[in-house]
Amino acid sequence: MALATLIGMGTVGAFAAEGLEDVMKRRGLSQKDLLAAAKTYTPTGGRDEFLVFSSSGQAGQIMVYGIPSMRILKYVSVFTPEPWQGFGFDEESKKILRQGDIDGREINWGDTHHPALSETDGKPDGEYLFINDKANPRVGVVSLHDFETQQIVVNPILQSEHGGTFVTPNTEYVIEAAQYPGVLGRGYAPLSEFNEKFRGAVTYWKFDRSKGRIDPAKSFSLELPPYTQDLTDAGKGPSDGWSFTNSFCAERYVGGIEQGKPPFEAGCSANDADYLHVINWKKAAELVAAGKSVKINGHDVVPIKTAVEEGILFLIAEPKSPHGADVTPDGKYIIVGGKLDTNVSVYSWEKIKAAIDAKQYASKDPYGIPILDMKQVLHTQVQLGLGPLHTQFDSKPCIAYTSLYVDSQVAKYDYCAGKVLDKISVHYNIGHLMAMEGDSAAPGGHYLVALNKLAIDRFNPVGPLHPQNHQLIDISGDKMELLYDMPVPLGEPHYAASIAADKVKPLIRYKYGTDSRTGQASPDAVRPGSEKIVREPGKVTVYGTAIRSHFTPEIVEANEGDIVTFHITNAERAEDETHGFTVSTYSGNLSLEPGKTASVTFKADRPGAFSFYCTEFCSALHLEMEGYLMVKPKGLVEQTSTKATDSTVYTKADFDKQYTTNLETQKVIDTVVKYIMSTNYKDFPTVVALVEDAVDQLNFAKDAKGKTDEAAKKEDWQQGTLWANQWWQYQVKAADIGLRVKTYLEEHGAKTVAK
Ligand code: RUQ
Ligand code: CUA
Repeated sequence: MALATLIGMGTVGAFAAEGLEDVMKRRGLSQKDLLAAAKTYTPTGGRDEFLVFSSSGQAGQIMVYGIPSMRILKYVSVFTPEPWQGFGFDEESKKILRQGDIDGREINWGDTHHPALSETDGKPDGEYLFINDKANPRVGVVSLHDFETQQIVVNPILQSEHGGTFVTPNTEYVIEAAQYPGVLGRGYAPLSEFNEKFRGAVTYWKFDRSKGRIDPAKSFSLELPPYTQDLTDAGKGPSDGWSFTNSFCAERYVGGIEQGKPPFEAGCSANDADYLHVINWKKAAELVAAGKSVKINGHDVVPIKTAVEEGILFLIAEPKSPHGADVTPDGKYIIVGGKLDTNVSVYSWEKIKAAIDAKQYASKDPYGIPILDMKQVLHTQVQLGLGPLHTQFDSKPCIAYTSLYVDSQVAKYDYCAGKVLDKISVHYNIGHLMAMEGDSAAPGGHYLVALNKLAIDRFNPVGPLHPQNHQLIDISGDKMELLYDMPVPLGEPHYAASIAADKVKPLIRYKYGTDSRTGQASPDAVRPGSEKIVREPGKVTVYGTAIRSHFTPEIVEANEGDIVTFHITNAERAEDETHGFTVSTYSGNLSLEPGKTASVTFKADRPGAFSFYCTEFCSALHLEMEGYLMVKPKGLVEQTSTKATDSTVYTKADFDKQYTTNLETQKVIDTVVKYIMSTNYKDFPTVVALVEDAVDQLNFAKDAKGKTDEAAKKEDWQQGTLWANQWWQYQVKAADIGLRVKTYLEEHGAKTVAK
């Protein structure tokens, strides 16, 4: 035996696989850690129970991750360009981003705060997702059929918003409330006229589910006093038809630190109370339909005066600087957290409604809005700790969780009985929190995520800007248990919304030739075989396809100064077979999922030979998925060349060699096909799709074989060898799919069926 082998054998013993206890010892893990790990660890191929859609704050995106694994699955870009998915880098998505321009200015980011899932009967239905932009008052609409942003609407009257997005129980409306007061319509008035000219508002965006779009023409707003409105929630059950928006500067204080005045923070927290706005949105919609609104920037606004006369707007005092306003799953209570109070206030809808019906008002605000007596409509207050902000609900009745910003804790309590049940520390300074479907009419229980504002010492240092910290907490027992810390290097989480994973049923592939941003057939899609290059004066338009592993066409000629457009359709049907497309230095990137058509347009203002290629490693010959855009200099007189363009010359021997290889490859394919056909493969939809794809590839192979044979008949060994090679490429792809199918069938216990 060779010496090396002997040494090798000796080492095997020293590095014998570690046992569980060895690993625990080496990594300093406790039994509790192991239990937590077992509750979150998801083995390969495993799925999560819940999906989370988290805001990414200043990144202008939405992050999708699974629970309990906390594995990030996707970033959905809404207000910010994102090249991987082509968002803002293809013409179709640029149109969506440009819908978000405000007053003619291009805006390419957003400060996303509150995602909301579309609901049916108050429960998330997995169809659509909405999110707001606080910095620029906008709302984005994402389709969960493909997880792409399909619409951005700009608020026509606000210049600042925060209390969005919240949906009504059947997603009739997507609610967006103002934050910093302004002159409605984004106009000017001096700050000395703040009380008279500055206003807040709440906008009700009409959602048209059949189109999957907000309909701005059927949307409206309600004018509100300049109280600096904040979070909002829609009523449900008995409180359906109403919405609740709080405010944190009912003092209407205007700072001016540079003039020696105390700053905003002092003036806005001076009084003991702010106001919860109670709004009958159903009746507001009827008023608009009856023509009782005024138009600002072409948008319907119900004035405060009308709202008061019609009895659709009321105020209730709420403790110092409130933040979250959350309606309980049964719609019977509204829980408000006051940042500078130690209590949460639980308001009773029944009592509010009774006071409204009996017109029992404690007083009126300076705008004539009736104020209900806080004590009269309170159900209870629960003393939780410092800085209560947001509230979520458990699947068990009367159980709520509220984040405590200052204490860095989550409090669990019974809001019916007004009793604290448990508290857990989080790291650090929690903002929102999210329980599974915890803001819906039927919360899912099990888990809660603390969305912390600070991470401080939780992770390896990566410079002064720290990652965010999402902490997973087990809430299934009486005591909350911290399970896992997930660092997120994207942006402030703010709020997140979750849904049982099996409710979301996204597409695997697009219908052939879909413009994913409209959801409609793209007029620019072509089928393989009908690709074309259209030349008009000053313009070259390519209608092409992409399929493993080539683009058609591959060589495109243009003249310096031409406007060049590539419309490319991915002709694949196979799952996850995405191609990319870019032209060197002409900044653009397409992400072409199976069936999708996307486009890039640019001015070919610099002459040169520019390669284009596929930007996704899609196949063994991905690197060969290339082509040239030849931009000819102005005034070029081309010499016709007689030189052959092929650099390698093939002989009959080359041809025969490839031909033999192909026949042998076919034999291998035939055995795999035989195996697949002998099983119950049709019981596995994934396999059926793969088989379809393999059949496609084999048809392409047959076609290439025809061209090979034709060339051979003419004894054209050059063309013959090249086509034989192409035939072989298709065979390799088919074989690759066949093997994937074989593995899948074996792993999923396919049975042999009798013939
Ligand atoms: S915010 S931390 Cu929802 Cu924008 Cu409260
Ligand atoms: Cu297609 Cu790489």
